[in-house]
Amino acid sequence: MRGSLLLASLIGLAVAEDGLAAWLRYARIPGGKCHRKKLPSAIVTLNATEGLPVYTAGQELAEGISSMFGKKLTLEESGTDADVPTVTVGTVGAYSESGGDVEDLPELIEDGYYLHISGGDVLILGQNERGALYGTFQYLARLAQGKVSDESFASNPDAPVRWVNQWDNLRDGGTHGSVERGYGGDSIFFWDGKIRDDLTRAGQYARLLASIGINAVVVNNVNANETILTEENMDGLARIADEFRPYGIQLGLSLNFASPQTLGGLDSFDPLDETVIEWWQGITDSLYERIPDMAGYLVKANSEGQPGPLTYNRTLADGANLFARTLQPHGGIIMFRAFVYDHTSLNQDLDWKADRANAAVQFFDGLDPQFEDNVVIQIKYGPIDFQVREPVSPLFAHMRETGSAIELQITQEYLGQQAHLVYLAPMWKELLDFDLRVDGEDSAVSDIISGKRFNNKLGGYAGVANVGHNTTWLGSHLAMSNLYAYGKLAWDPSSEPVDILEEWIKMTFGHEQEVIDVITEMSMESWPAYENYTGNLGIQTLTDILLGHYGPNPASQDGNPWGQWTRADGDTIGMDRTVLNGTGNAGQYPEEVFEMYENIETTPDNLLLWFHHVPYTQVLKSGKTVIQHFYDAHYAGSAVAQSFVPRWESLKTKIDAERYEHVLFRLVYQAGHSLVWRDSINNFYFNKSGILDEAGRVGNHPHRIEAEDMELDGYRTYLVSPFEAASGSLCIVTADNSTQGTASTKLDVEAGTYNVAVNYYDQAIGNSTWELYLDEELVGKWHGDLEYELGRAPSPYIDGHTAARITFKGVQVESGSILRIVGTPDGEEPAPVDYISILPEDVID
Ligand code: GCW
Repeated sequence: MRGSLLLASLIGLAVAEDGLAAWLRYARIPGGKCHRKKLPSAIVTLNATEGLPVYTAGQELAEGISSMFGKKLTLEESGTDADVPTVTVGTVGAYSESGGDVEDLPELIEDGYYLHISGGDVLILGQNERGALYGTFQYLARLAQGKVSDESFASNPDAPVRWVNQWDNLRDGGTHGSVERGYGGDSIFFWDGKIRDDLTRAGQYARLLASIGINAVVVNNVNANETILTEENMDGLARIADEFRPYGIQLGLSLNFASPQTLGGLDSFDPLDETVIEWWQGITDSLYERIPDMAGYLVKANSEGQPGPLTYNRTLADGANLFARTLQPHGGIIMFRAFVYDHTSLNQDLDWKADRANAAVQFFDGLDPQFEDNVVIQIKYGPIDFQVREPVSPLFAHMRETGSAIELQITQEYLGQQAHLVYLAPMWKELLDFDLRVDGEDSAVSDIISGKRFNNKLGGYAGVANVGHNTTWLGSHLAMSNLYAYGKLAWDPSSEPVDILEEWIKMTFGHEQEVIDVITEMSMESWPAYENYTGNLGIQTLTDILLGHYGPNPASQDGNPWGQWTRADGDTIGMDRTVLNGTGNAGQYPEEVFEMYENIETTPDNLLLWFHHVPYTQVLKSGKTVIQHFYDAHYAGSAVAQSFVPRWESLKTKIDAERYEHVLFRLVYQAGHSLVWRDSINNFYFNKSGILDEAGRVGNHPHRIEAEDMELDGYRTYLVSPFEAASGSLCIVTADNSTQGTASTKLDVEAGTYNVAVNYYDQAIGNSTWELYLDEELVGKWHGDLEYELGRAPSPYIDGHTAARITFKGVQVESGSILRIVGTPDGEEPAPVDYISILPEDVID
């Protein structure tokens, strides 16, 4: 009975490719049987206690090897016969106690491991239990990639802090739903203000994270709710920590600075007030009573409406130290965010020198020596906010006595929200490798945050992951390469993004070379492509910053106090951040970097508009003008996105249907939405600058039929806002919520086979139906239900978020055929249509 259950679960693992197992599928290794002799037959765990990582390592080895090779291993607690090939796993300490020779072991630091593979005899030793589990996962990952060769090496993490942040809210609803900027479904931790009863997913998440070297998860949103600290919720947090502990993952908590007042009933939250200090000490003590291995806190203070010490004229250091001191007796640390800025009073019209990018260095100015030893300043990679291209934050160069951590965003808030394929590791790698030249010396960001550059004990990485309850975790199978790569880079920032990717593909999709090649190439091209069709030359992701952060809306960036400005007018564009004429931001960088950015000649093209305000006719190093670069890049980027579809289709027989279809759906959508981006941005800047595209493409779409030009019955024209989100600024909508609309036209094309594309809007306020007919014959019918299919921010409007395209391929069209689209509104959604393209083979427009 047990055997058949086990078998069922193994088969289950092999066939249910819903993404839940991510890269830990332990799929059968092709030709795995031949390798069996090189595998251990027994597992010895040293000093294993159920619920702790070494015990988990034993279980994982048994499951992994059985699942990948069909070989069942025996699990023992002490040594085996010398002639039984054995994998031994434990801490260095336990190994030494069991009589093992540790004299010649390479040096291991906290969380490090040593892995020695000699045929079936394998030794996995961790500096601590967690390290032993990391080493185990590494051994299994090698096997999963088909590597069975002998090997002996030690691996130590580059930095001590390798955390994941979840922006999970305690409740669904509100502006951001269950997980703020989460595109993979509801929180795996919280529901209805409380910790979920069933925390199975929390354990599964911890397992994934342990396999990539992560050591802590902050479970709740930095926009924190004080009710996380009720007695009931603290008990619940202890249950989450219990799920994490077998994997060596520690729990971290975001705090709301005003909690002493809002939850504790005190009349103040002044960080220097004794009663406030006592209140926090009480909270910290009772958390540690429940969770003795808690990692610590994360605090967002005085930012975007969150309360903080500045309310009481105290410094940010006073605020951070308050928590630091309560944590010290327990060995916890506080990650204090540098994302501090005033979003209420910045005014670009009144003050040419106003600049949100300056905020972090200004707010932290002079505080560096004041922080307690267990404070880490958590700094977003760039000075603004997770844009497609930013220079690294200058604050990394200012924190010397205090450890710092880089905040990266795995969830693709400004990078396509998991509805667009964007492999982020190449971007992260560029940021980590960037040399800030502090005091004229080598100062790579990775060396600053690891503590090496300034001799800090603490520092490292915080990755905002925002996984959700979907089986895909992030909402897209391909996006999981970002989570994987985040862990791998945090462990070893010298790793190459392409190598990380290939490992991930092998474990996630299998070993076929074609699969590896196609996914590698697509992924490696994806960030440059996305940058090309969203925001070039350092202008930022030209998205709607007031709504959703998803679709195009460049005008939304300017004219408000959020400070993500482009300063575009009829002739010029870009932020002047020079010291000479501008906001002075370039001057926040160390000398050599300052000089590079201050001078337009030495500023790299890809950051030109970040640092300089120039005419659209400014000539780049490439020889093109800024405006022509915009046009060309948007065409080039979206052309790459078009190519993802056939490339993925070439893998149809090589990937399980479930994941193949899920990914295909997103890539087809991305191809369509990249055109929305391309045309919106190009139309917008053409309209602003009045400068023609040298290649004659912008505003010139010979294959399109504008819906507003068709014969309408029950449909009416509608002026779209922002105007550039519609071809010709107009679309059609049904006359009311209950009347069907028809738009028809006589086609003026030569008879032949065409791809027929319809650009429409799929709002999150109904599920309209569209039917497309050619001479009374139904070509296709679809529903406006993308809001259920894609996790990206929903929008109720007809705009750049909701604009989408559906394409019917190989349609036989006769000259003079009547094309008719019938839209049936639903709810508040009036079956909007923008245009129809009749495209000859190989033409996309
Ligand atoms: O990028 C912005 C996001 C907010 C987020 C904030 C932050 C959690 O739009 O959703 O709030 O940054 O990082 O604090």
